[in-house]
Parts: sequence; structure tokens; C-alpha cells
Amino acid sequence: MDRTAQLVARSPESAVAYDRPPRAGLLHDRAARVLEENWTGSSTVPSRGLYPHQWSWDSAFIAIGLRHISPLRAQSELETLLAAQWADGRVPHIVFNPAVPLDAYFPSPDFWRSSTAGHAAGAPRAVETSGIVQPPVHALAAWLVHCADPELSRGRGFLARVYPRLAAWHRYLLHHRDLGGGGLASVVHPWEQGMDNAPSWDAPLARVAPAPARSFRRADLDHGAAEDRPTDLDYGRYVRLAADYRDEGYADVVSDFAVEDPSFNALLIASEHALARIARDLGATGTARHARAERLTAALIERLWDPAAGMFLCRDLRGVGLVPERGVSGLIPLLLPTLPRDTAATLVRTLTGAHFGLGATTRLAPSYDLLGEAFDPHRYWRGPAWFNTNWLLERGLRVHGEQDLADALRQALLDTAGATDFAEYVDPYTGEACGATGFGWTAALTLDLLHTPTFDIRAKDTRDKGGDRG
Ligand code: 9WN
Repeated sequence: MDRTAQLVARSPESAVAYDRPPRAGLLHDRAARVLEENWTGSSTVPSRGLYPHQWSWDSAFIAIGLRHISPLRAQSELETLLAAQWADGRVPHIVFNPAVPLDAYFPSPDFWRSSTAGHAAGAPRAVETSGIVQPPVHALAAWLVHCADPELSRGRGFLARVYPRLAAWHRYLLHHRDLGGGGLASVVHPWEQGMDNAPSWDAPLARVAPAPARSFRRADLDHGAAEDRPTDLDYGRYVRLAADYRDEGYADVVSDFAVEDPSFNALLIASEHALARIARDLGATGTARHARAERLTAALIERLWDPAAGMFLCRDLRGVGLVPERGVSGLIPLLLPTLPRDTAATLVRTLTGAHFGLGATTRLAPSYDLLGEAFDPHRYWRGPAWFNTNWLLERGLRVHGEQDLADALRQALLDTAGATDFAEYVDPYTGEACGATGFGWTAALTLDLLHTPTFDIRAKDTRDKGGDRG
């Protein structure tokens, strides 16, 4: 831990005390070093200790940052992940590194048994993966990676090779995962949405009988404090859900847990816009994809918008409908350029109001409602602030013309990343580092913020402009 990180860790009650704001050049080098240290030769681990394999949405965020230091490595990052795609189109949430001991992370390959239990769903034989998915940030990442060096990308046929895989991935989500029949994709496990322990899952998870604690060994507690991690009871439920899904051959049939989540679907929509751009670059029109993205945006509003909360909520397909918990997931649709003006304005008010306090009581947006009963500033996804969700909000604020708020959030992200040695997540009030340090997407998104102070996912295609670096 460096000097500023120690300073922060020792004074949790005060706002982050920076003895000197990190210098941009230095921050760039430090972030690049984290990505260097986490690089395995073909992909990047989120964290050397806690998460020693390749994770799906981590890799997408990591590629977005890596493109600023090595567009080639950024392309490889995505290609390695997509090489583990299943024949039914799903992109697994973990691609296991066979060189890592089985007990380094749980659930390990011998739990998922993808190459045998996933046979009917088309799991690859040459590599072991998990059988669930994570948010589809990949087409957005692929487009941004391409734009960083279009010449290299065209020379390697990067877009031409990834496009069919990304298209199959979206097809899987839109066809196999439209469990509610309203056009949106559902998640069938909290790990799929990426915010594992969010209070929005509490009600749907309560229907799941936990696997007995003695039937598995949690490896996460070797690295993180138990009071910051999910409880054993919740973990037992995660294990039960995953085991049941595996025992059904990873078929997308009705189960106890099926939720339409705003962030997961907003990322799918943003990626669908990106896929349209990729299609155009490859010579097609992309119009049908843009139109689909707009239809999905309309479905998102129709099914998940809650006017009283002033934000999007999760829909529990097996329960009572909208889950009355405010999570940061419900603000992420701000990223979408075609969101109606009043919806975007309401989201900005909610983000800066009492429930999330951005720029008032908090410097980074918390993962959960500051006024919610389950709020805990240190427990996984139940209050702390994460860098990827705040990066998405920063980009969304720019898309909707909120430059001042975006500038302040960008600065807070850079300061906090530098002061915490690229922490996995932080206390939203104090900036105190939590979880792992040297975290992949924290370093990568720091690089992205340093290199792209502006962002517009509607920016013109590279064919028209000779490059979109935003
Ligand atoms: C389960 C790797 C992943 C992130 C998730 C984060 C955490 C895993 C875990 O770590 O999830 O996938 O074991 O808790 O919640 O968003 O992708 O960084």
C-alpha cells in the first residue's frame, strides 16, 4: 500500500485526505503497471489474489482501458474471452486458467463442469468455463478498441472476426433469455448481473433453499474480510442456484430466480448500438440494429421505469413485479443516448439527490440507496462505490450534456483510484479502500478517463471520420 492509501485507510471517518493530488502522468504509469501485472499472456485477471481467472465484464472494461496502451492487447483480451463462447451464443462469466490451482477460487471448474454438463448447450471442449453470463459490455468495448487503432484493427480483421460472435451473443440474450416475454433479457443468477450482493436480489433469493455451508469452501474469505463479503446464507443460495442450473444442463428453463435488471439491459442496448456501428464499418447498414436498440430502450422504460422512485428498478419475474430497492443499476440507463430528455433529467436528479448524494454527501455514487434499510458502506454491493458503475455514470452524464457534474465525477474517480492503489471498491463517503487493490477495471477505467475526457456513443463511424476516440 502506498503512502496516500495508508493515509486514507487510517482515517475512514474523514473525507479522502490527499497529501498531494496524484499527478496525471504518474497515475497513467501506475495504472498501466497494474494492467501489466495482471496480464497473463492472453488476458487480464481482475485481481491476482481474489479473482485469478478471466471474468467476462471485467475483460470488456479492461479492454476499454488497455486500448490506450496496447490496442493489440486490448483486441486479444476480447478475442480470448470470445474464443470460450458456447455454441448457443452465451459468453461465460469466467474462463478458467488451467494453470491456477483448483482451490484458488470457488466455484472452480470442477463445480461448473462446463465441458460435460454444458455439452448440450454447446460448451467448448478445449477450455473450462462457468455456465452463467455477465453483462454484455463486449460489443461496446470492441467498437471502442477498434476506434483506438482502426488501421491495426482492419489489418488483423478484428471486427470481421468478432462481429459474428458478438451477434450470436446478443441473439442468445434476446431469444433464450427473454423469460418475461417483454423483450428484455433476464438474469438467472445474481452473479450474472455483476452486482452480486445487491439488496434488489434479497426478495428473489429468499425463494432459494441454500446449499448446506459444509458442502463447499468459500475461497473469497481467504482474501476479504467476512464483514465486507456476502453472508454464508447468501453464498449458500448462490451455490444452490448455480448447481441447479448446471444440473439442468444449463438450459434456460423457468427457475426460482429470474430478474430483469436495468443495468444489464442498458448495457445490452449500448452494445447493440455499438454492434450497429461495427456492422456499418464492415459494409452493412446497421439500421436494423439501431432500430432494435431503440425498441429495447422503449421496453426498458415500459417495464422497469418507476416514476415514484425517479429511476429504474429490477423486475422480479417470479415475484411481485418491481422490486422496491434503489440500486445504482437503476441509474446506469443514463448511458443511453435515446433516453427521453425528461427521463434523463429525472435520473440526474436522483443521482444527485438524497438517495445517492453525488457531489453533495458522496464523491462517488454508492452502489445502493444511502437511505435504504440494507445500506452498508463496506459490504459488497450494498453501499460501497465501484469504479465501473461510476465510469458508466460519468459517460452517461456527458451523453446528456451534464458536463460540470461529469467533470467533477471524473476528477473524483481519478483522485480516488490514485489514492487507493486502484482499489476494487471504496466507502462512498470517505473514499476508504475496500476489497482488493491493484484491481483490473479500476486501473483500466482510470486510463480511459485520462485519455478520453469526452465521450459520445453516438459519434460517427470511423469510415466517416477517420476515428472516434471517445
Ligand atoms: C462472482 C470479478 C467479479 C466481478 C463481479 C464482482 C465479483 C464474483 C465473486 O468479482 O463477483 O462473479 O466471486 O464475488 O461482484 O462484478 O465481475 O471481478
